[in-house]
Amino acid sequence: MSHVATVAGVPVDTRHWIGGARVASATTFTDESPIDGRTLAEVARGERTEAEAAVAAAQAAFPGWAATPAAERARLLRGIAEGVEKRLEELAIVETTDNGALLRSHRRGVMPRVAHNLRFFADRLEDIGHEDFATRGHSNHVSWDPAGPCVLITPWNAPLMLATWKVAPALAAGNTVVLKPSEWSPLTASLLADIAAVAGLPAGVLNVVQGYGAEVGAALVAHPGVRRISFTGSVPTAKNIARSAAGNLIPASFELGGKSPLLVFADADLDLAVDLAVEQYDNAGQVCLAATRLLVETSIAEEFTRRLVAKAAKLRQGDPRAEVTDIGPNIHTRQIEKIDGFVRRAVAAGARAVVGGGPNTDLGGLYYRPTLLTDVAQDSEIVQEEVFGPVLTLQTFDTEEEAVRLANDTRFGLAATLATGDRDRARRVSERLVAGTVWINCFFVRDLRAPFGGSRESGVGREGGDWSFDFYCDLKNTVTAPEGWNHG
Ligand code: TXE
Repeated sequence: MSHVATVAGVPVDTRHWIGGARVASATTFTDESPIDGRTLAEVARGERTEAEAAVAAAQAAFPGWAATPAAERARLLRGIAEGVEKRLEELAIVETTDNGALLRSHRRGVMPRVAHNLRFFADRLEDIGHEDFATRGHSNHVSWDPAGPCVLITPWNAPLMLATWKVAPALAAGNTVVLKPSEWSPLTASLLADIAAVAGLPAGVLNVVQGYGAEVGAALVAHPGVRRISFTGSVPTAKNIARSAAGNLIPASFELGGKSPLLVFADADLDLAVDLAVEQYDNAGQVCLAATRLLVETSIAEEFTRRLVAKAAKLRQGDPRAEVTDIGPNIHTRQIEKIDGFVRRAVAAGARAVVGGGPNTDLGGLYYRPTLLTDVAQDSEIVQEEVFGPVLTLQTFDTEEEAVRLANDTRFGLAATLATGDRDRARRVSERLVAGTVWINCFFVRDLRAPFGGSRESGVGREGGDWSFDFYCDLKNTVTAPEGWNHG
């Protein structure tokens, strides 16, 4: 059997990448394209053996990589960034084919950002590790020491982007890595391994294993040789992983889902507010940060809804490779069933679909129509649970107090967006929102220097800037007395 699949004209090795070599498994799993359900590849299906081999490779490579001067680690990361830029077009088309997100976003937004992730942490690396101060004549030196092998587990909605948010700081800090991409979008991680090898990253520093979460994923997170786990995905999986991390008493960071609000006040620029709402359909709603709960001041709700419905109805749904497409497919028929289940139950409970409300049957089984539901109750499933599809709910409020109460009334706390023309209100409201990120009259602006993560069930820990290094390092304080030297 060939281990290389040709995806949109690009050869992709479907085996694991362990210790600087391609490794096959006894069995494979089938990777399909959400564009048309076509089989793309038979991918190595790792299990415990492969997890153990990958952690062993990461352990073996760790002392050498940890001792590699920071400048050299930074040089290699920049080399990987250059490799990503060189192969940008191939990465973009492979990722679009594999996860169905828009090709134009991959080309212009996502893949350049992947390269930026790598460069950012290479640059940042040069600033960590120098904190010195004196205590009664003794000197304190704080160092950020690499922790050891890190297991990084990533989802399918933005595969390479989320993988490199983790891989870049982990490697920059001197750790070695085992990356396990989602079984629904395994391909670009394999290309990243090729790019890293071409850039000269030593064997075993970055390992990529493929397979199901419950098999190879569970074996990786339970492995006693692992020193850090970073995970982006769903809450139930996070709770499983947290139990494994607790068993080995190691730190784990979790970036999970959300049910973020968009608060639209009557004093907002209405066109801007409607645009912000329409943006929430991006990536077919498969964005953890998406502000899927529209909370609109009653006095403008009718006009806001009218304009939003008009704009949502104009969104062009179709093949994500076409330049004109605004909304592509969802990742899998199972996801479509899940989304539709949420919508049907909401409608049965009294919600009204003012736009959308079902799969786009003209396009086959994988596309869900952008949907807006009104007449939803705050304690209903559709308002409380993450749908992860192009489904927004709209509720109204009469006072700022009520807006804040509704906004905060879920078990999540990832992000919140405000549309208001009143600066004082923006400050007052944002101070009271439970969210890792608040955007005011904007959305999705993300500087890597900022902490990123969620409160409550949206996550544990923060990534970005020095927060990433705090997570991926063991901090050490070395205290030196002024006396006691034999010389000098
Ligand atoms: O996530 P999972 P799924 C939410 C979203 C979506 C739902 C399910 O609501 O509908 O989660 O998505 C690996 N040990 N988000 O099923 O299962 C798995 O192989 C170790 C929000 O894809 O959490 C994959 O690599 N690993 C989210 C990764 O975990 C395990 C993005 C994510 O899979 C494992 C994705 C185990 N026991 C989904 N079980 C966001 N925050 O953006 C699974 N995995």
